[in-house]
Amino acid sequence: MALVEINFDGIIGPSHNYAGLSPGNIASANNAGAISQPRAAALQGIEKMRANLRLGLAQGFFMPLDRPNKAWLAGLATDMANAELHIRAAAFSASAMWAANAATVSPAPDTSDGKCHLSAANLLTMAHRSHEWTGTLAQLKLAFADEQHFAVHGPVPPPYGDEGAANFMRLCPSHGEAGVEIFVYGKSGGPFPARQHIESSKAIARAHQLDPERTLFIQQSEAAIAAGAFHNDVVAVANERVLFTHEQAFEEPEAAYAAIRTKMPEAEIVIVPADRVSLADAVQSYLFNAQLVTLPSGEMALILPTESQSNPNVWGWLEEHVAGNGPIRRLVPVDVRQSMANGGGPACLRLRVVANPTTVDQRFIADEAKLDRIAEVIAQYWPESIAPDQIGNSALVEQVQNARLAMLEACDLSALA
Ligand code: SUG
Repeated sequence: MALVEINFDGIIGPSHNYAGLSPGNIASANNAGAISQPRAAALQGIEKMRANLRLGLAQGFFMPLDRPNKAWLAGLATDMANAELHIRAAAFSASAMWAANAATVSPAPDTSDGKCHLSAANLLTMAHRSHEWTGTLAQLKLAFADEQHFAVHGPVPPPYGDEGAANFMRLCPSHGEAGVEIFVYGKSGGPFPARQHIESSKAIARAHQLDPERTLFIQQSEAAIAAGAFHNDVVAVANERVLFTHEQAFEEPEAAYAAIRTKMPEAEIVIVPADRVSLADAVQSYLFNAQLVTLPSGEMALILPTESQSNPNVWGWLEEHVAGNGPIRRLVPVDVRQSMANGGGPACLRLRVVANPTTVDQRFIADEAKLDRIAEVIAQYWPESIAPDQIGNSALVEQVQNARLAMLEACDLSALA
């Protein structure tokens, strides 16, 4: 079977809550203190996976990580009962749901050893995300254990921050052919943290054995980060030969487009102008945090949050594009509001891996029956709601831990316990 793009979605964990942990992420800040609905959140995620399966796309999933992270708390010489509030919240976060931040993935056609390389992201800029990589790495090593086809790397060491595929794009004639890999880094100095450091991007390009002739390092625009685009995937997304981007995504857009066209003349760059959709509209609607996918028919679809449909500037631009000759032929709104309220849209929830699905551990590959089972576990075990002042509550901690164990068991993945 040929190489195909498989989207691995993070199952939204039972501790999903709104603790306002991510400065620079406007949704997270605006919803700090709100009551979350983990069960509804996780079921929204499952519905997105089902919808993608029905579109004929290959779908996988990752398990939630063990929360609270007791090893991390122990490293800080504390535990859930005694930790200060902000540490407790950081230990309890379900943030591993945003699988786009799990790793950077270079498919086999791009690497000199012909393997698909994955590097777990260190996520070190945000405390609550900085301890994800241990659980993530264990999971990647299991899912992609076939060493003939995959090479799984640990994270880049500190002090260089790495946010995984959220600051990475790949352009290629088709998924199974060699492509141009684009690393988008930020420079610090603005009002919000720039999470992706260029040294991490370069280290990953070396570890993945990429051809420097087909690798680009592009600076994310400072204005975009200041407007709340804490990851590049809030303002740009690529699929095959199409780059769909906001006019202000890159610090030097014209130079960026020229570099892309030099490396890949057939690239089609669709630019949304700021006078039609402002950076504020892009960040509010998450128009670009969409899954730009190639359907089995060969047409491209944009799987985007319902928030985009409710924004008249955004929806107006999209309808015009689809009515014209643009490469995006279909718009597929999905409801992931619970995740969106923490700044995670449809694209944040998935990690793209181009591979032959038979080389992946089948326990991580979705079909309708498996999603039914997963949804049943969620309905039975996931908390209905979490208020921020419940985060240290021992009954809730126990419920969250048991919920995950039930999910691992249902998916035959208790090895990850
Ligand atoms: O890292 N939100 C995540 C959202 C990640 C989105 N991912 C991509 N753009 N690929 C973040 O800021 C909020 C958690 C809280 O506030 O409780 C949070 O971590």
